[in-house]
Formats: sequence, structure tokens, C-alpha cells
Amino acid sequence: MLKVGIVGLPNVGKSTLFNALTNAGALAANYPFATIEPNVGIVAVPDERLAVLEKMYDAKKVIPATVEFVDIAGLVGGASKGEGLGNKFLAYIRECQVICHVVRVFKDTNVVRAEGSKDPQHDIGVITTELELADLETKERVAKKRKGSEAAEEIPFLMDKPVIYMFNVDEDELKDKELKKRLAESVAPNQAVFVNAKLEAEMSEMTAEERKEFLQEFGVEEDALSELVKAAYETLGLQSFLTAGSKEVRAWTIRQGATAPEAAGEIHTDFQRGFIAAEVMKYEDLVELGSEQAVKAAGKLRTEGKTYVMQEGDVVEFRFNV
Ligand SMILES: Nc1nc2c(ncn2[C@@H]2O[C@H](COP(=O)(O)OP(=O)(O)O)[C@@H](O)[C@H]2O)c(=O)[nH]1
Ligand SMILES: [Mg+2]
Repeated sequence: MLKVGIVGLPNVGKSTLFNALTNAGALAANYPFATIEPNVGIVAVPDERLAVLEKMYDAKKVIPATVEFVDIAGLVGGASKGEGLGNKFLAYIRECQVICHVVRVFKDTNVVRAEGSKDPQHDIGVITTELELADLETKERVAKKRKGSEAAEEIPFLMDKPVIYMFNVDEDELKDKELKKRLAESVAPNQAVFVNAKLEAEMSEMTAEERKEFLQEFGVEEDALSELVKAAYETLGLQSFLTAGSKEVRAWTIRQGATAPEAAGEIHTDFQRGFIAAEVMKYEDLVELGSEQAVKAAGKLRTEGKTYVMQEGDVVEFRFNV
């Protein structure tokens, strides 16, 4: 499962954002995941296609892809020297595939700035330095341990983790193209996402439809969850495929460039081992023609073999023998 660690200086809006993200993607209560720890949340990856397929197939169940967010507090200037919560955050970050670095742009003088927090560029530097220092420590520790031994274990350096910058801007700044361009350029080639955490938090009771309308008033196309997930998929080179039937409609996450057997393996290792073929339709064809039968009749249901490279939005049924 995609795992995103939310870091940033104190009082930049990490927890506000974490709550908004986990609310926005709240999974149905009977979903087989429970909340693990208060700072960990597993949520549904937003995918409008699932509701369409649910209706078309009259499916009993819908299972979205999931993403895990971890609200990682304690990273402050001097954290590597034991300030803040010490090094507890390191373990959390190591487990994540991608870091979401929340940067304060909003002004609100009622919210005190953390010690050492000044402006976006400065704050980014403080966090980056702490991650670098933590890596140096790891390096030294491993070097000591390795003396005389040949062991060459993989060291998970924090600086190797891809970073998405999430700028927490004021409401009126959401429409400020100049500002956003400048901030995006300051972190390029990394992805930059712009949100107003407070606004996102206010939407907790709203339906997906209401969220969209609400955000459009502020010139925002998509909520923070959609934006962040999209940026994470792009950063990590991921894509989705879909399976659909009357029993269940489901979204799966695979890397871009994955072959059909690899996609099958995402569902079950047996599917990959015993892979025979994949029956593939384009989601767009399915929607345009209205049903699987119609897609078939139009000659647009393809049978693909072992070397087929999966495309975003493929609706697939795998044939295999075990
Ligand atoms: N004005 C304003 N306040 C915010 C925004 N995001 C968070 N806050 C406030 O900033 C304070 C710290 O937020 P919190 O999410 O706890 O920050 P954290 O320390 O990074 O987890 C809280 O009082 C929030 O209500 C924002 O976008 N605008
Ligand atoms: Mg917090």
C-alpha cells in the first residue's frame, strides 16, 4: 500500500491536514482496516470511476485502492541533536515511500511560528538539514558496526525518499498564480501542491459533490487528498487498473510499465504464476459503449498476453490456471 509520511515544522498545519485527508477519504466502517495509531490513517484513493462501474455492474461491493498517511511530529531544528521528540520520527519516515513536506505560507499571526520558522525557503532548509544530519548519523553508526564485517545491508537513507511539497497557503493565495509559480519553481523538479488546510478541515462533513462546489468558489479544482495522491502517484511512477463484476468493483495500484502478469500478481501471486491471458477494455470505451457486452460487440475487448504493458484505467479480467 502507498504510504505517505507528513512532515514539517511545528504549527505549519500537519495535523489539520492529516485530519482533513483522513476525513475526506474515510473508508466505510466495515472496511477491513482499523485505525492503528492516532497518527496513522488509511484512506480510500479518490477514484470517480468506481461509482460509475458500481452502477454499471450492479456490484455488491466497491473496494478502492488505499493510501496510508502518517502524521509525523517532532521534526524541528536540532531534532538530530535530541530537540523535539528526538529521533522517534526517523523510524516513521523510513517506512514511508514518499514524504509530504508541509510548508507554512499562511500568515495568521494568531498561530505562533515554531522556533526557527521564518519563511518557506528557510523552513524547507531547516527540515532538509535535519534529514541530512540524521542520515550522517546513520552512516556513522553503520560504519562502526561494519568494522571487520562484510555485511552490506541496504541503508534506507531519508534523503533518498522522494519529497512532495505541500504549501499551506492562505485562502486568497489559492488563486495567486504568481506566488504558486514562484513556490513551485523553488522546489522543482519535486512536485508542489497548494492547499489551505483550514479550508480542507472545514469540509469534513461534506459529500464529494459538495466539496467540489465549495472548493470551486476558491478557484480550487480538487481537494487536498486528490491532489496529494495524484502527486504521489506521479512521483513514484504508479498507476491504477480496475476489475469489475457483479460481485465487486475494485481499483488496484501498480507501477507504470508493469506487465499484465505483474498486474495479476497484485491481485494474487497464483494469478501471476498461472497467468494465461488478460481480457482488457479501456475504461473510456466501457463508459462510452455502456456495457461489457457492447465493448465486446464493438471488437474492443482485447485478449492480451504475457508481454502486454498495462495502461492507466485498463479494466481487466485475468485468465489463469493454478
Ligand atoms: N490561518 C490558518 N491556520 C491554520 C492553517 N492550518 C493550520 N492552522 C492552525 O495552525 C495551528 C497549528 O496547526 P496544526 O495542524 O496543529 O500544526 P502541526 O503542528 O503542523 O500539526 C492550529 O491552530 C491550526 O488551526 C491554515 O491554513 N490557516
Ligand atoms: Mg501536529
